Amino acid sequence: MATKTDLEQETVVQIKYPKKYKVYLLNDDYTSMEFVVDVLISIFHKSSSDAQQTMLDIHKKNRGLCGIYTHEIAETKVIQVQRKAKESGFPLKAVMEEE
Ligand code: TYC
Repeated sequence: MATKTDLEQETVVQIKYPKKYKVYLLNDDYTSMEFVVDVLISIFHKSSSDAQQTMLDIHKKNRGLCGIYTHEIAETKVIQVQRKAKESGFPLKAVMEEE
């Protein structure tokens, strides 16, 4: 690149991508499988077969990835799960983790 004179200015463009957050559902012994499938469909917009598979994964491995979002959306998903679970009397929990 050519050498800059004193009068020339250099513009540095720095693009900062927003951090992404993984949202997981945690397994427990009390929440019904049907309820978890319903949460995965209604809150995480999964297809019925995908929701079924994810629920079984969580049941076997203790937690499962439901989606990756910006901070605000991930936080909203966690709150929506908390609210829906409370309304239905289940202890289901979602957690978020920086990617
Ligand atoms: N382990 C629960 C049961 O046997 C089902 C379950 C799956 C609960 C996934 C929570 O995130 C969960 N009824």
